Amino acid sequence: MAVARPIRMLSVACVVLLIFLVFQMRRSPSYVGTGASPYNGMTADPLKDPTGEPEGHLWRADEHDYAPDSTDSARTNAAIISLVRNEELNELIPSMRDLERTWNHKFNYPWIFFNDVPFTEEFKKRTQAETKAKCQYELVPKEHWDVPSSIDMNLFKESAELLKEKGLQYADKISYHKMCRWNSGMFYKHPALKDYRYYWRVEPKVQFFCDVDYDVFRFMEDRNMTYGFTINLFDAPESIPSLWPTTQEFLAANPSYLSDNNMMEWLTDDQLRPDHNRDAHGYSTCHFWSNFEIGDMEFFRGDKYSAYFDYLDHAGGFFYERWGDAPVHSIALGLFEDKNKVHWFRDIGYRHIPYFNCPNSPKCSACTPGKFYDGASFLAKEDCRPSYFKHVGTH
Ligand SMILES: Nc1nc2c(ncn2[C@@H]2O[C@H](COP(=O)(O)OP(=O)(O)OP(=O)(O)O)[C@@H](O)[C@H]2O)c(=O)[nH]1
Ligand SMILES: [Mg+2]
Repeated sequence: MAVARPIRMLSVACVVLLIFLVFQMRRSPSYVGTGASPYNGMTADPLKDPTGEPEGHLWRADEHDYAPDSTDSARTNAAIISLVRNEELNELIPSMRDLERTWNHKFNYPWIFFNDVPFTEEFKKRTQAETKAKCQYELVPKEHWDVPSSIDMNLFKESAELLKEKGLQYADKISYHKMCRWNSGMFYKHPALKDYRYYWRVEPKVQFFCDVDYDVFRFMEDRNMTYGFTINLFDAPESIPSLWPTTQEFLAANPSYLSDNNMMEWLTDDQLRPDHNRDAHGYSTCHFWSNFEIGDMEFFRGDKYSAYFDYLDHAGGFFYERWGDAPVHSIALGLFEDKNKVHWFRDIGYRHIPYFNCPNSPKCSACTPGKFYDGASFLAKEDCRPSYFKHVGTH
């Protein structure tokens, strides 16, 4: 029986479409967040595997003295820090409550709050009421917060307009630029942190989901770790077009700063999102999402990072572009530090809207193991963990 020509054409088109779809599914980049096909030799998101505590000796609250007022406690030289505005008090309280419930009520590390204006009495009263540990309230020195005199404010305004037209969030908000610069190169210089070594950064509106029953600061110290993260993410290339070229200039002038065991392949990956690498001029834009950080301030106070930050600061990109502390910290760690000194805290369940780090563990509740994002499905492609796991590892 003869088949009409339009039907034949339609059938051929359907077969071609089917072949195309099968091909696309087979070759699709396997983002962890989509739960798609295997990547880098792994068959699934590691967060879906049962997650326990890190191996080796851990300091526990029932074996050592972690009483809040003890003068001879087992606490090491560390504090929980938070840059926060008075207006964010109601959003900070649940973050504090989560971290106290899951971890700090056992260890009683001090909280140190920072602000560019004085904290209100209400802020002090309500935050101290959330913890048995000591709270401290600190003003950021003007010289750490103000726009440096080298910055041309007319040029800032013009650049901010252009970035805003490109849809870059917060581009024209000067306080956002100041905040990013402070978190990049100032926080560890604050006099209140002078005698501290390790910090855990906390922001308003974040959540913690898992009981952590060991002293994470002692963990960092015992294993000689520099930095710990939970989420690994892509950045908006429009915010950092000249960050990588500027970094390359710095590196060319200081070749000895490059660690023998660096993370260059992760920093320069062009497979997962080639367009990001292209638009950021050679940088993958992958970074440790720095609203969560557990780190050793000695790294930031050291010669390499200090010289790097000063170089970036003079280049002006904290204002003429919108360089964030996350890519700046991440690039520095990726270049100057040994990759084995960076730790993925896979066991710390964490959320900063819209992304999660949610392990599969009986110690966790109120998050879905392996779920990476909440909201529109396009967020899945912001996950940089496949590249990190491939080039650096899952440690
Ligand atoms: N004191 C003070 N804190 C600030 C200022 N700007 C930002 N922060 C704090 O810096 C941290 C990061 O700021 P956010 O506005 O959350 O920036 P973000 O995480 O990139 O943006 P979101 O995705 O909107 O949360 C938060 O802890 C804020 O409370 C400021 O001008 N003054
Ligand atoms: Mg935030």
